[in-house]
This record gives sequence, C-alpha cells and structure tokens, in this order.
Amino acid sequence: MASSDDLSGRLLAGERAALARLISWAENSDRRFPAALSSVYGRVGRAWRTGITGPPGAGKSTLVNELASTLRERDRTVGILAVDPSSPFTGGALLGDRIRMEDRTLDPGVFIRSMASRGSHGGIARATVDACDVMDAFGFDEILVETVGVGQAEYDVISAADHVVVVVCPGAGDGIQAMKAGLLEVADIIVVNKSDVPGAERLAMDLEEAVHLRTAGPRHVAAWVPPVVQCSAAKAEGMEALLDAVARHREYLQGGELEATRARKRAEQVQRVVSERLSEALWGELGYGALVKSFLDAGSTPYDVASDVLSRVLAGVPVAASGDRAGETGASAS
Ligand SMILES: Nc1nc2c(ncn2[C@@H]2O[C@H](COP(=O)(O)OP(=O)(O)OP(=O)(O)O)[C@@H](O)[C@H]2O)c(=O)[nH]1
Ligand SMILES: [Mg+2]
Repeated sequence: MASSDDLSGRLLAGERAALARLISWAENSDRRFPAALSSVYGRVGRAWRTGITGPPGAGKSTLVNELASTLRERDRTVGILAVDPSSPFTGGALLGDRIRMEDRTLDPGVFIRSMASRGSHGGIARATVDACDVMDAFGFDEILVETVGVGQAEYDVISAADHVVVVVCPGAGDGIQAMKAGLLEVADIIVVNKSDVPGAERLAMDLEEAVHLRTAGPRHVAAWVPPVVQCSAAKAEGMEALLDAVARHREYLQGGELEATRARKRAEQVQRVVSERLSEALWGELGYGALVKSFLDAGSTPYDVASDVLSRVLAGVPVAASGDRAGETGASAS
C-alpha cells in the first residue's frame, strides 16, 4: 500500500501516475490524502485555475479541448479536470477529431482527468479543490475545470477557480434562461459558443445588454464587467479572443483582490473539510445515528430530535470559549 510520503515524493518528481493516484485519494476521501497534500503544499499557488460551466451541450468540452490546444501553442502546460462529465474527454463522444485527442494524451504537457460527483457525498467541491491543488503542485501552468449545469453544486465547484467562464449557445438551452438562473452573477467571462450557428450574434447582444444593466447602475459601477466573447469551439475560432479576456481578468485580479480572494477560497475549503468530517464523525464513530433512531422510535419529531442532537454537539465544542475569534477568516457560511 502506497504511503503518503511515497506518493508526494513521486508527484514532485513529476510522475503522472502519482498525480492520478493522489486525485483518486482526494475523490475517495482517502485518509492518506491530507498528509500527502501537506508535503506538497509549498508548491501550490503557481497555477491559474479557470472554471468552465454552462448548460448541457453548450460545447464546454469542445471549448476546453480547443483552449488546451491554444495554450499548448503558447507553451503553457495544462491540467484538465472534467467534473461528472456527460460527454467524457476520452472515448470519442467529445471529439470528432480523435487523432488530435490521442496526440494530446501523449503530450506530457497535458493531463486530463474526469471526476464523478456520485459517491463523494456532496464533497465534490472539496475534492475538486484538492485535485486542483495536486495538479498545481505537480506544476501545470493552467488548470481548466469543466462542470455541467447551473445549480448550487456546480457553482460551489466552479467558484473555487480564479476565473469563471460561463458558456452558452444559441438555441436549445437558451442562454438567457441560463443567465436568469443566476449564471450572470457568477461569470467573469461569458462565452457565446457555436457562433457558426444562427442566433449567436443576437444572443451575444442580449447578454451584453444584460451585463450592462447589471454592472452599470446609477449608483454603482462594477470594477469588473464580464466581457461577452463569441467562439466557435468546433471550428477552433475565437480562442485567442477568449484567452485575451482571461488575460485581462488575470491582470484585474493581480491589480488588487487576487491574494485576498484566494485566501477566502482556502478558508471555504477548510469549511468544506470540517463539515464533511464532522458529518462523517457524527453519523459514524460518534454514534449519533443510533441515538436519532431511538428518539424517533419514541415518537419525537425530526426537529425535536435534531435540536437534541445539536445541543449535545454544540455543548461539546466550546469554540467561543477557546479564544478563537469567529468570522476572522472572512469565509461565509452560505
Ligand atoms: N455548431 C457547433 N457545434 C458545436 C460547437 N462546439 C461544440 N459543438 C457541438 O455541440 C455538442 C456538445 O458539445 P460538448 O463539447 O460535448 O458540450 P458540453 O457543454 O461539454 O456538453 P456536456 O458536458 O454534456 O454538458 C457536440 O455535438 C459538439 O460537436 C460549435 O462551436 N459549433
Ligand atoms: Mg462536456
């Protein structure tokens, strides 16, 4: 059985199998992962992380693939993480052009990994950040994370990135609907993909207007206004424009909030780890499951039982008494 020391040593030596293994440890909440991460954590923080999300079928995987190509042409190394993909990066569904994909997987400057959210007990955002951390420590310049969807879980996954790119396309799964579902709020950059199909221009104009209404109110001008970039990932068009937009957002972050934002995101990761472990411990080794069952069997309501559980747990965790000052991390519990 591999020890965490072996594996982190091999990761730092550039062994891709060790990288893959460590990501599996993160995904499976392996107890060896924390020690492995701490031995490589000094190397974390050099990669740029870009989250790519949007409705199913918008062309995210195609776009990620093209972005990776363009980044490789610029001599940037790329780690790709597809979270719960419905169109996998391997197996052909993604790419009309399999030969290029095979080239890509032979390229030591690219690493591609899928991660399933099933079975990770809501810990998918935690596991994604862990996976990005080890890819970062491994030494990739750029990390691209694709996740499908528009819900809270995807938002949690994607919001850990430095840049959030929201991809929409004309037609089915209408972009404006996606924006109404809250994607406008989270996007640093909006991509209208499939610019080769009718309606793309119109959608881009509508989105520009929506962004303008949101960011240029009478009393408030946003510091960053998400640009709307038109691309055709399938035709490999618009990648330079997208990377320019990313570069501008990067400069914007470097001009101010980058360190504070990354620190806040690290604090959010701490919260995820604590919540996950706490819940595991409560219903596992601490035996609260049995207690709950006995109370419910005795006829108490779920709220009464929950209140009993909480008072026991909270009484045992005297945070306020320990001198810690709550709220210092700046992490929000939302
Ligand atoms: N016409 C056109 N089709 C595209 C373009 N980009 C992607 N597609 C097609 O759109 C379909 C979906 O592409 P994917 O890249 O798998 O989309 P996705 O957003 O990753 O999909 P999910 O991961 O399933 O949500 C595929 O048939 C692609 O070939 C484009 O720029 N133009
Ligand atoms: Mg996809």
